Amino acid sequence: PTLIEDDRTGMSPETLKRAFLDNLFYLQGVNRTDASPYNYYVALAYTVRDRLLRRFLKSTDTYKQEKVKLVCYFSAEFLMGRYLGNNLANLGIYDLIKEMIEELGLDFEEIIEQEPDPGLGNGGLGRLAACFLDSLASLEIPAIGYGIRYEFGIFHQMIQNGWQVEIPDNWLRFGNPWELPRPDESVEVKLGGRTEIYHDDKGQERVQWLPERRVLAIPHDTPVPGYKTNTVNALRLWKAEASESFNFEAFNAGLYDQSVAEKMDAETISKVLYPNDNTPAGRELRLAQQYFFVAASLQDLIRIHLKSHKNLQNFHETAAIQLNDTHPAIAIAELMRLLVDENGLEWSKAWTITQKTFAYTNHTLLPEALERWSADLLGKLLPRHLEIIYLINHFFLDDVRTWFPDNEELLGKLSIVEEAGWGNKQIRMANLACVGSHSINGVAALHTELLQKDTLKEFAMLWPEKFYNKTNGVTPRRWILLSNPQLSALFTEKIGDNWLKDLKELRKLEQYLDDPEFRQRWYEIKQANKADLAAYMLKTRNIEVDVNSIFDVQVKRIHEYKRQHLAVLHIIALYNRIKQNPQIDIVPRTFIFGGKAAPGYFMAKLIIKLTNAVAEIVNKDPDVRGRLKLVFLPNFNVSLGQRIYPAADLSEQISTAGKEASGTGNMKFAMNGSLTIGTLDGANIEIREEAGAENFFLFGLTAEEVYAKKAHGYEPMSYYKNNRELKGVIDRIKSGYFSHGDPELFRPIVDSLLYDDQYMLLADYQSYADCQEQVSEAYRDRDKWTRMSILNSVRMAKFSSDRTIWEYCQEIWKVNPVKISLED
Ligand code: 26W
Repeated sequence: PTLIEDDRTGMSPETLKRAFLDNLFYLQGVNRTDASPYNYYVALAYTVRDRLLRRFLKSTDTYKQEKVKLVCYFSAEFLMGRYLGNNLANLGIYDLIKEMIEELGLDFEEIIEQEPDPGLGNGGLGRLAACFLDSLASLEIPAIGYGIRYEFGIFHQMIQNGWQVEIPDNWLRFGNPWELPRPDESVEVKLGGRTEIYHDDKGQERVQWLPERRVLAIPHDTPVPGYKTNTVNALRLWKAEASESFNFEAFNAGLYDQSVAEKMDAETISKVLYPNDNTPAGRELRLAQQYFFVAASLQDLIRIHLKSHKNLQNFHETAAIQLNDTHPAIAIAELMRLLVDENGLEWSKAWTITQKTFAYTNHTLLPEALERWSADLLGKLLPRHLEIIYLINHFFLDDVRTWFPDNEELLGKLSIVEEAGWGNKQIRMANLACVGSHSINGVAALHTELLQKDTLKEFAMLWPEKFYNKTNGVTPRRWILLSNPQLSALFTEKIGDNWLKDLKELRKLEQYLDDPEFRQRWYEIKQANKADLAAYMLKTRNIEVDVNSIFDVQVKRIHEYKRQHLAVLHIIALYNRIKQNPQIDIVPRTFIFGGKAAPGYFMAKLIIKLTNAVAEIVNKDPDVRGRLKLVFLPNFNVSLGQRIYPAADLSEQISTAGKEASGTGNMKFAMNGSLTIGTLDGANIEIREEAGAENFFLFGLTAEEVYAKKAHGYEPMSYYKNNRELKGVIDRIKSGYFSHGDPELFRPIVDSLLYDDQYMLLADYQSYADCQEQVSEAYRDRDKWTRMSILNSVRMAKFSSDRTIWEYCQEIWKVNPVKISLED
């Protein structure tokens, strides 16, 4: 008898085709004759989702049955990127489906691109969370990602007249085939009001919270499959809605408009992602978002726990909660409230459980990025939590006093509560996170070291054993396999496909370094990826570029500390050299920039304008003869990253040393065979160690030199006065050459460089320009460059997020893989 495959689970080509066409008709309600690419996308998405569901439910079931410890990644951001291609790849049916689609005469690429890129994050921190979910599932670790189902993700960036313009990202407009709403698992979240002391039935004095309003949190689950495993974990995102029973009194009293207004208020909570990166918003709504998803997630976890345990005494054995920065740190106060107020545990017992449950990751050294909430604002929204925070602080500082008597200065530094004067108190969320967690980690070796020496030094002194380094990583599935299919095919042809599970395997490719045929293929793949990106730039920006030029790329959020404007200064220097001597022999370059600026960050927006203004002049100057091209690609996001990283020759990682916690784009570039020009900052240091110093273009001050220079009184003006080329560059901007004669337009940039230069661009300028000369010389020697490119790529195993996640599992979460069997 022939095996009859189920249309929803079968993996044979015929079954997949039938399921796809069936979904097109019955779910999209269209015939093949008038189906749009979007209809095809949705039909294919459901075909794939069906194939995830059995594994998904089986995973969830197994976790329940075996009472496993769950890794709970709490994050206000998940920058997942498109699901379709990723899910096909992880299910191992990418090529099969691609063929099936092409046999039907359809354009696979076009279908993939119908999916809106779910941009529920700002940048590095949100994308890290997404890479971690992929690795957790791929390593078969029971895990769940908890966050917010923003109705509007990170804004869509357009460039108009050189300026950034923000367009709302209405990504759910046409629905979302990947998510499963679970209204039956909704929970209520309380907000506002006041607290009250009462006596329980044993006469014990207790506190209760009398909230002013309640909102419903509705979970929406997206399956997250591991690469070629049966494990499918959940990303559980909460949507805010008005409670079913919303303001009945108002409604009955005829105040219909008022009750509708309240409904809209509730829904505002999950309406939009705050587009700030590294600057806190300080707004009540932002705090409401943070509390909303944390409170819902903890209720969810407690419900799960109580299904198989009689009480909460061992809650920390059910959940290892990782706090992705301080955005979810209010969870520490919320768990205390749940344990003490709502479940009657003793304070000290509850505190032990809480500390054993939480671990905190810090992602930034910039002091202005550390979250602080005014006590007034926090107390207004979360009156009971403010009391609990004061209590936590009280007991904590009492301990510190016994360990270090008479040290007021130390107490002031460690205190969760900052006295900002005039009775104005601030709650320091990083301090709360440190006190309430058993683990504190940085995201690259240098970052962790600086946290211990500087930002969190008092905590490192108290609890050295709480500190860990967990150098970031990225998933090779999305960032090599999906982004760079040609390179992936070459890897697999030579060493089999195990590199996707164990990136150390790539080292085996070093044996081909001296093989001219291999190097030729390597070069051709890079050139093909460059040609693809060139076609994209021509189509979207109408700029023609030379694929034989160096593709010199900087893509990341726009921020002064990342120093996009340092690269622009260098471009102007090259331009000036050409203007002085149009016959000069220079290696052609295509400079590619991309990244969003926070809408309220004036300088970042002006840097985008400067970049485009320089592009406008340089790209069309006949003296340049096409040897320099500058392209700002609008709306950099995960999908655009997938196009860009494989096409880059040179990766710009040029932050002021000591400012970039880790960087993760640096890893994506290197894996795809780009060479790095970079400072000794964040993970660059470790990338250089792995690739070999001779395969890395290093420049600039070290973090220590930066501090020393600051301490001795840094004077940027002296660099301007003493460096003719640098002076020529700045004078060119000052003169209005790039601003139609207006010397005012870029004055804020010029002045900040000459009179302040917090990020020391002028101090690093010459070192950067010299280093770029070495880059050009290296590129002239194709063979040498290709060897360096190969070595960078095959030595990046350390930066697989599988390695990072494995370390978290062993050292911080204490969890092990759990096999999911599909037998019944
Ligand atoms: C509250 C405002 C706010 C928003 C976002 C403050 C801070 C952030 C993030 C910490 C910014 C961020 O994404 N940081 C980046 O995290 C990456 C992942 O660890 C690192 O690779 C980057 O170096 C770091 O800038």
